[in-house]
Amino acid sequence: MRKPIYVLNGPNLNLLGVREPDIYGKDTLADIQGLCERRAALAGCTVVFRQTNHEGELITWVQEARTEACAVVINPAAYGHTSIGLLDALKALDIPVVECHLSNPAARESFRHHTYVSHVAAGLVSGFGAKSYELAVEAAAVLSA
Ligand code: CA2
Repeated sequence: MRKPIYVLNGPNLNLLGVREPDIYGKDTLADIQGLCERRAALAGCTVVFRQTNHEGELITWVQEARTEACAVVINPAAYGHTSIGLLDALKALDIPVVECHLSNPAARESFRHHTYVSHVAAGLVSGFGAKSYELAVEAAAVLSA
């Protein structure tokens, strides 16, 4: 049986739908999980969907994905801009990684223009709100087929 796509979410994304809807949209993370599950099912896949506010936990999940996932979709949130530890964990994967952002960080403050995750990602989907996740899951399903 095909392994799941891990959809991993970094810090503060649990606040989606509660604050800053002008930047991040009105969908909650639970809404986005539903969208990912539906999109994965259309591609004959499943997802494991998780969020954490802890860098080490995110790294542990990436390590787990080495053996348990067929691909990783990751919205690293702020850790994308700061975490070399996360980059090192992603580098150890030999499955596709798709970076995903709700907003378009390249069009925002300069400190958001660089992400370490981009160094290892097969591709990046950003700027389409919750739709970014659906497109990223679709890409991960194709890349891991
Ligand atoms: O656009 C994205 O998906 C980001 O990864 C979101 C991160 C930000 O640091 C990245 O530059 C771009 C921030 C996530 C915080 O999410 C919140 C949601 C609602 C209220 C407050 C924060």
